[in-house]
Amino acid sequence: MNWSKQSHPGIVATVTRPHTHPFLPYTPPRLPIEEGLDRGRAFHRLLDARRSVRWFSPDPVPVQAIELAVQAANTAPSGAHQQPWRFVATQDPDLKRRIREAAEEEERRFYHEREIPEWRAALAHLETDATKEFLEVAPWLVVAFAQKQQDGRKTYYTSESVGIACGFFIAALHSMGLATLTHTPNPMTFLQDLLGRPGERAYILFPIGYPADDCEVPDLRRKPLSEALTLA
Ligand code: IYR
Repeated sequence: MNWSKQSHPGIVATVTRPHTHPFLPYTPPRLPIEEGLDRGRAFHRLLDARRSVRWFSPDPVPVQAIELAVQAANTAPSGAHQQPWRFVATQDPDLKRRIREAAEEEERRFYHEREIPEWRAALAHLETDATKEFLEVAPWLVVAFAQKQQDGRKTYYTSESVGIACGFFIAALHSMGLATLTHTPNPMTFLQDLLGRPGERAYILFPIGYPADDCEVPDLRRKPLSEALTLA
């Protein structure tokens, strides 16, 4: 039996199962196997060239790039399709300075008071410290917030959903030749206050821009496929 529905204005879709909610056919073009693999290789090559960056150029980045990256993030799958994320973007120098000051205060506590020896050892090769100049140099700061609740209702798999959205966000920025850092000053509650998002949890703080001309990154290796994939 065919069920015709007007799910989106102007689009008449025909579905074959007796749904109780609106459904649409989903029939993306089936790629020949080799073409699919070629695309997979190209996608891996693209992502493999990405690095987290701590030295940014102050060169401006158009707001459209931020909008495109958030549009990409906004396509992420989420628990119950609740889309429990909100990205807050600023290029305001005064707000960036206040975020830097608050982040550095937390980081000073982390590095000089709270940091436990195992942490220190695990982070040593990144040569990070409490100074976060990039929070003022990068033209944009974007904070991903997680919504544990929406209109008083609990959201499901909130962290997983926001994490996936952030992954898409990072990949989209990279595809545009932009760099970022998954910066997580700990705790990040100051971002709720500074950016006016009470009731939402700051999840990742992304400085965004082009890498500085003299940008350097730690000499890291990705673990081999044999350690990343088990065919059980
Ligand atoms: N938040 C601190 C420490 C830090 C933690 C991890 I996990 C890193 O991968 C890098 C740094 C900082 O940003 O310096």
